[in-house]
Amino acid sequence: MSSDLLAQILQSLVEGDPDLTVNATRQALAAGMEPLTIINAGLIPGMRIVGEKFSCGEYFLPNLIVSANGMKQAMQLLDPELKARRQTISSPGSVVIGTVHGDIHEIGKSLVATMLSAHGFEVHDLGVDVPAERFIDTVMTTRANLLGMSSLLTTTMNMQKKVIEALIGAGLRERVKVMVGGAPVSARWAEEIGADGYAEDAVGAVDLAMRLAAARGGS
Ligand code: B1M
Repeated sequence: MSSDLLAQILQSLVEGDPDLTVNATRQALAAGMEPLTIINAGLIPGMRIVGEKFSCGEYFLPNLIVSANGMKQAMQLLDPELKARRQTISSPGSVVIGTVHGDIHEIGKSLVATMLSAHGFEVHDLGVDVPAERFIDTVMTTRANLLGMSSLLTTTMNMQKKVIEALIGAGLRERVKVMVGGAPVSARWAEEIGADGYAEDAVGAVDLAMRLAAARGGS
């Protein structure tokens, strides 16, 4: 019974059926399954398969968005249960993420945030149009070891550079790895502004964050 529900959760993510993901998660909780088991044996392996299918070209962006949405909704059910049990997911790292000042494009940044969260990162999503000071303050208060910035406009890309400069000014650059992304951003741009890495898409962002967090020695 329990393994059937876990299989259903995994399969519903792979097949992009968020309602089924949520229903099966609800049933698994009602059946007394531990939230961490649901996450580690159902949701995370399901999202991993979706990520692999996306990477090899079998799945496209809409698949990723639908599955990530299912994962996000299931996590909304599980979060209070985890808190009630004082359980935490062993986290590869803590990330502050947002779309830079002047830019209100949200979808890609939110997808990256959801995928990071699906892979166990503690994510502090600041939303869109985020001023440099807010990135810096949140890195300071959360003691995050990763900072992610999204920019979709050629006119706002330069804000990524300004945030890195502010990070240096605040004496935080040594302890925080910086990753950047967004349609006009490239690996070359990341190098030019002194970021630690660039990812083309949400799956690449998870890989990059894992590598950067490992280099930083976790959260
Ligand atoms: Co705007 N827009 N838009 N827009 N918009 C673009 C970006 C544009 C390319 C369209 C075009 O002209 N062809 C163009 C930018 C041109 C340029 O600068 N080179 C543009 C423009 C000009 C504008 C306005 C200026 C239009 C105007 O008002 N005249 C205006 C700007 C407003 C502002 O921000 N101040 C504007 C407004 C809007 C809407 C509000 C209408 C809407 C956003 C709604 C929302 O987000 N809630 C919108 C949309 C939807 C788009 C397009 C059509 C789609 C963007 C999107 O969501 N893509 C876009 C055209 C396009 O990109 N084809 C366009 C899907 C999303 C999943 O992909 O965001 O690229 P993306 O994210 C990917 C990767 O980039 C990467 O992973 C994600 C997932 O795979 N990634 C990261 C993203 N962030 C990352 C961070 C990382 C790592 C990877 O690490 C931290």
